[in-house]
Amino acid sequence: MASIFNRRRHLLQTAHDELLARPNQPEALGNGIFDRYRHPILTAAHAPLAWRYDLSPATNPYLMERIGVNAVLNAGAIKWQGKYVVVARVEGADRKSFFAVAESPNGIDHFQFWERPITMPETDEPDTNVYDMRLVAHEDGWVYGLFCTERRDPSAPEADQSAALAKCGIARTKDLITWERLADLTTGSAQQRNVVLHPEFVDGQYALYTRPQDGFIDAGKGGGIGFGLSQSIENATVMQEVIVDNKQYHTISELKNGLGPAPIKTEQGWLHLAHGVRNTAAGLRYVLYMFMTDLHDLTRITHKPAGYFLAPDGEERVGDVSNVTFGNGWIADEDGRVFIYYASSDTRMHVATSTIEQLLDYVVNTPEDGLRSAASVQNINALIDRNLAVPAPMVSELVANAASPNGL
Ligand code: M1P
Repeated sequence: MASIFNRRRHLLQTAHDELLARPNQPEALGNGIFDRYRHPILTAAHAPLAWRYDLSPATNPYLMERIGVNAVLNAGAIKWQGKYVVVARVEGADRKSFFAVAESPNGIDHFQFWERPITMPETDEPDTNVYDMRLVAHEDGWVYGLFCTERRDPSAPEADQSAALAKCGIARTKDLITWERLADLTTGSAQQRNVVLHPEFVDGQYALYTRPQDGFIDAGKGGGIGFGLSQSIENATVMQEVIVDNKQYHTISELKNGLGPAPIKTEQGWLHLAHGVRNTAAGLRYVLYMFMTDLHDLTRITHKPAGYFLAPDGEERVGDVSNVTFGNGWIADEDGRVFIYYASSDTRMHVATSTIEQLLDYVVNTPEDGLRSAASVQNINALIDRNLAVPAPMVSELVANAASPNGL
């Protein structure tokens, strides 16, 4: 028996160590807007062995997995004491999600979970499930985590065990270890998910992006990315939601949408990452898109590229909830690099890298959605016309430039 335990212990530890040490490489070529990477940055297999196995040969001679981890997804992100830190949604085999901090020295590989998951305090109304934290270092000095708290709908008949109520849970911390739980957000909407705290005060108040919706899955007559103010964060209340970006017929967000992480401030405006959802014969399809809002009027969109910024690709298309990309964390580094953390198919976490300069170029110079096929063809024709006016470079020039240190 001891030999079974020892052999498994050795193999498990070796495989885990190798996974955590695996270097990540950018994929070749890309689209010039961002780089994808070869490997996911976090998967269920990254969960520490001590969370899953009883490591004592006396009580677990077969070294069985005692507590299963199903997926690691939808992580908030923050640069923290020089490290690239994500607060991931870890989902157990029991379908309960919880939060756990993982850090990396460079933002793209060697992500490792801290010793324990976050012990999130509950309110008087215990959460059945918590997920999808947006992390924000607010100018009031706290780091906030806003997340979805889900409980069974008390009005549902006994026979219906899937009806749920989604609300926004709010907690704050100074060290990412100990969290103070505040009251859940109160709004005028039946359900709320994808609520994000703006990092600055607006008119002396806390500003929140919301996603009002009628049902747990269906936005109903609600939907769109909303915006509202609250005088207090301890008892946050948003009674008036202005819709900043609505769902729209025959677009990537015709069913619903929701903001991802808190926006990044640039000289030209606030950069936003969001997800858009459409329905298909194969189920819902979640893609990421971007837009920019005015520096002073946060409810005014100044630029919005047509279509998606990042959609599920290759293996990303398959998982627990296939055909989904979901991003609720990004880090804007001091040197202008941006690390975009996204999950694929509700199963695993990835990173894509870009820069503020590239993202601004993308948001400002990508044509907007003309909302008709004819308008899309017009955009392509306009691009072809401009390209016809560009003198074609000699192949020898291209080869010479590609060999230079600046040839990207
Ligand atoms: O399954 C895809 C996503 O579905 C929900 O997103 P939304 O609130 O926009 O519908 C969330 O449950 C999210 O966690 C999940 O990734």
